[in-house]
Amino acid sequence: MNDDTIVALSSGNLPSGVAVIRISGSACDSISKQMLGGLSEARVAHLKSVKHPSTQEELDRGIVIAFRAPASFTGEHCLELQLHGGRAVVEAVLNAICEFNGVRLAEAGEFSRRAFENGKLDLTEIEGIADLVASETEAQRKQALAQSRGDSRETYEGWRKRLIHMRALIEAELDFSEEEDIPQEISKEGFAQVKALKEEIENHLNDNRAGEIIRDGFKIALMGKPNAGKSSLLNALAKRDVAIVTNEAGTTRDVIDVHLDIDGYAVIVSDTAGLRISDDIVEAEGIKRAQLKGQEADLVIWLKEINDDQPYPDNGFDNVIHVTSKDDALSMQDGLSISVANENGLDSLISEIKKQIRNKLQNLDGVLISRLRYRESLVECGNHLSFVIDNQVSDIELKAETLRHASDCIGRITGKIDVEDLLDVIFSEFCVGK
Ligand SMILES: Nc1nc2c(ncn2[C@@H]2O[C@H](COP(=O)(O)OP(=O)(O)OP(=O)(O)O)[C@@H](O)[C@H]2O)c(=O)[nH]1
Ligand SMILES: [Mg+2]
Repeated sequence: MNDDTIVALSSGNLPSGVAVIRISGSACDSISKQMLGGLSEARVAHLKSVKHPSTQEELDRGIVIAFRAPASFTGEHCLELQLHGGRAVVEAVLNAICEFNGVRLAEAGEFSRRAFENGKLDLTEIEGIADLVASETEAQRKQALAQSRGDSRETYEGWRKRLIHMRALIEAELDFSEEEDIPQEISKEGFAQVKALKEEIENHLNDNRAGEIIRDGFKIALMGKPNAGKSSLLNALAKRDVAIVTNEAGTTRDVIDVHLDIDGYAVIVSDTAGLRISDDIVEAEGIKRAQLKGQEADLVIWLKEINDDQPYPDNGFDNVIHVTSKDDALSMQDGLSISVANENGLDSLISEIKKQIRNKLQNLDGVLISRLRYRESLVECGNHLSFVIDNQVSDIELKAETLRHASDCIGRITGKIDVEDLLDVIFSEFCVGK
């Protein structure tokens, strides 16, 4: 832990109506004395003249709020200055603050890191805040808000505590091995609890990856032969001219992603190269990438021109819907058909997409797994628990030790144990001022 006081602009791009500068650390007292004329009361908004510490020149006037450790976001003394959001205002105030001894500009995520290190928030709450700041759709906002206020922490910490208790029950057998009956009963209860928790964790994992999809976006790949009209459909869905459309087969090579908000869910639609055998190196690479996109997608929309008589191929993708394209004359096709030229059938296609999203993401209650990091730790935890309840293994000491590994897996999610190696990665995702 370092003693530096950190400062940053925590609000967005300048110029803006209001700019919020945040300061955290022990220098807050001298800053408030020398620049703000002192702040009598914590957590109360004061209208103040913000002055340069040595010249006492007025730099701006604004609302300032002081927080006293540990009752602040970081757990340290903090100041928040709400200034006029002019570039020169912010620069003058930041420069003045950095003149104090031991004060420097904050690194990305450093306020949150201090909040974590001072035990104000656990890692899931901090990652929830990062997601809330990054949220673009209603579903993302709701999920991130729940996580930032501790819903995931409660679930995971609850499990960790139960695991520690179960270990105590099972270890009872080791401690009292000479005595009869009672310890065996206790450890039997321990194993029953392990089995029950293992089922809970399995149910939690069996979630269609809904939490991750809400956070990262529902992925749709537009696929089909060259010239099927994929790029035209992408442009129609995006309502702007994103991808090049020509009547030449093999126009698209790179994957082109468009982010949409459908029904409050983040959706990423990817336009891909038309699939065919090609000797062209660039096109062949595009086709390889197209196939990868299809494999990763939550939904493949396979387009086939109305005058293409060949049957739909079986590409082995998990979830495919077939759509007839260029149906300009509104022929009565079975299933979905569209004409981008005449804007026919697009509403039905979007309704079908909404249905697919709902099937995957709705009707799931409780805490969802929002990150792969959590999922991996939970899977590992579950594997340890399988070992503990395996009747073929009789070594109780080994089982108790394995239970400790299981609770450590959960502890890595919340940051309760041994996460030094993770922190740099986690906090580097944050923006400066967070
Ligand atoms: N008549 C008609 N033409 C269309 C329609 N949609 C696309 N086209 C035309 O079909 C041609 C190919 O369209 P693209 O959108 O580039 O097809 P693509 O599937 O992206 O093709 P590649 O990128 O080469 O794989 C263009 O000339 C489009 O104008 C449609 O609904 N009706
Ligand atoms: Mg194309």
